[in-house]
Amino acid sequence: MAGKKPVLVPVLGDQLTRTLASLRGRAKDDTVILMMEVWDEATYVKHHKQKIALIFSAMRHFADDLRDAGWSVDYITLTDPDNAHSFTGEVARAAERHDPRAIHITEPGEWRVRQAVEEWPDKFACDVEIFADDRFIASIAEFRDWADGRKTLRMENFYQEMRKKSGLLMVDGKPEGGKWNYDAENREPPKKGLSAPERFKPEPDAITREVLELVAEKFADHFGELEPFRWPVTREEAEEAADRFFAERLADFGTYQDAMVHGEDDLFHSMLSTSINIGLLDPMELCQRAQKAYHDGDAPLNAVEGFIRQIIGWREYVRGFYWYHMPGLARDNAMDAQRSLPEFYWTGETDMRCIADSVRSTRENAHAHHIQRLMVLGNFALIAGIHPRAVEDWFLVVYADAFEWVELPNVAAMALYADGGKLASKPYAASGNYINKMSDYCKKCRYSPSVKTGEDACPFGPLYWHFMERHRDRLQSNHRIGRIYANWDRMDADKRRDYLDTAETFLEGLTPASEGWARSG
Ligand code: FAD
Ligand code: DLZ
Ligand code: SF4
Repeated sequence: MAGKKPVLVPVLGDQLTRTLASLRGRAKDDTVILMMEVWDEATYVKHHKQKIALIFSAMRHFADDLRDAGWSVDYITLTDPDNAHSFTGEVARAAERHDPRAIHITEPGEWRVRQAVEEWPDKFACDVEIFADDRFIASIAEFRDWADGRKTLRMENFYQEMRKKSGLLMVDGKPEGGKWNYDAENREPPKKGLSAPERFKPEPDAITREVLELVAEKFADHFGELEPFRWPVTREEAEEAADRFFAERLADFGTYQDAMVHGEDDLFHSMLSTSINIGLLDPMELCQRAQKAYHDGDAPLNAVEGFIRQIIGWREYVRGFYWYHMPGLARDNAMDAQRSLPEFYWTGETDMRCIADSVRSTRENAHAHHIQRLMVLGNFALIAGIHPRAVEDWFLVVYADAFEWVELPNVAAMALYADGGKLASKPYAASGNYINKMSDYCKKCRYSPSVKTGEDACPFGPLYWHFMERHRDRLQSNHRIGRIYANWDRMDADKRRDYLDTAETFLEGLTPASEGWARSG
């Protein structure tokens, strides 16, 4: 690099992809890659300990991988005494060290970081170029073009566009099997004793063990168990996890997608979201592998279409939706929910067995599967009227796969209806009957879904009616949910009063979480 000013390429903790847009086509002898462990990112919310360990370990492995491939990598560790502890501060220091002719960065995934990066051209003397993140099938601009002028945005319509664009499960321009969506086959309750083959759980190597020590020391007051830590931290490990998923669990992925079983934390889910979100796995490649499994007769269409829909449908859709509606989405509170987050979201100490088990899995694994997130933890927060900010912070803290671009639309819009219906046509509110049908939680719960009111009633029932009654003005006219009011209005007045009293007594008995779990100071 002698004599020639290099290009500085900052690579963020969720950009661990060799073919990243800002790296692709670059000459190694003309490039300095900058990677930074910074306090600001590790603590803007107090992430689960495993999430910090995952990012730092994967970053360190990726840096080694790049160096082995001949790249020049400037890696700043958290304990570097001169660490400025912010992306901008570290890029400024690196600019002094390397005197770059330009800074090239792939667009950050989160609004907060993008805002900071957009100030770089004014802060730094050299050119700053921001590259679109083409690890997604649809660019932010493409989603905007699709969304502009539509009265309603719905995942299903967008998903069909993504199927056509990608060619996945398409035959002569038509959907494989004649239908776009096989969700109706993907709602099987768990049969007795349902369990799945164990996923691939890599052993921590020396790099990960060093990171685990660092996290134990520096982030002791953050939520969650640090060990056992079993997330893939390299592309090779992530690929092995994917191989095992395709060979052993994809075939049942669809059928049991919505099932919940006490103590069975993974079931037939892929457990690949962390690896996809930080860049170790390519989403399109995974979809192609799923499609091949269908063509080879190794997995049925309902499983394969379901898996592909989660990735090129939901994942792409929420990402576009996030950028389309930010920054307003982070402030939305259409249901005027004002209650504090109950303490049991952090401690798991509640007699509600579904919540206790979901929080346990969250604490132990930095993971809970979709239906636990949506229909247990999200649904409770919705019908109990918990303030969206508190719920959003919680979800951003506790999951190893949580980055705001994917967390916020799922929480604010899908689970809490805080966007007032921009993402979903109705709130995902449900009584305990849904959880009872789709899980084995209720049989051994201290509450019962068949008891409707009073202190033994499953709280989800009375809270559901309380929610519906609180929001009658808004929801009665909604054609997908409004007819529920006919059932409610048919009940006699005493029964309705009992429901509402039971809900109110329950809500009054909730202990709010103490400050400081999600954010410092
Ligand atoms: P699988 O069930 O195996 O699904 C396969 C893949 O599809 C996932 O790895 C993921 O990449 C994608 N996917 C599935 N559903 C969604 C979805 N709704 N949105 C985006 N991608 C999806 N996912 C995150 O990655 N980060 C989050 O912070 C996050 N927060 C959520 C919060 C709530 C309230 C809800 C309801 C869902 C949230 N999800 C989030 C979506 C989903 O729950 C997780 O992606 C999934 O549980 C990850 O586990 P898995 O890899 O085993 O997924
Ligand atoms: C989540 C996270 C954490 C905990 N720490 C870092 C870090 O120290 N350095 C880094 O580059 N990235 C980290 N990340 C991921 C970033 O928060 C993520 O890249 C941005 O939010 C994307 O906008
Ligand atoms: Fe959850 Fe209600 Fe079932 Fe208990 S009875 S596990 S609280 S749904």
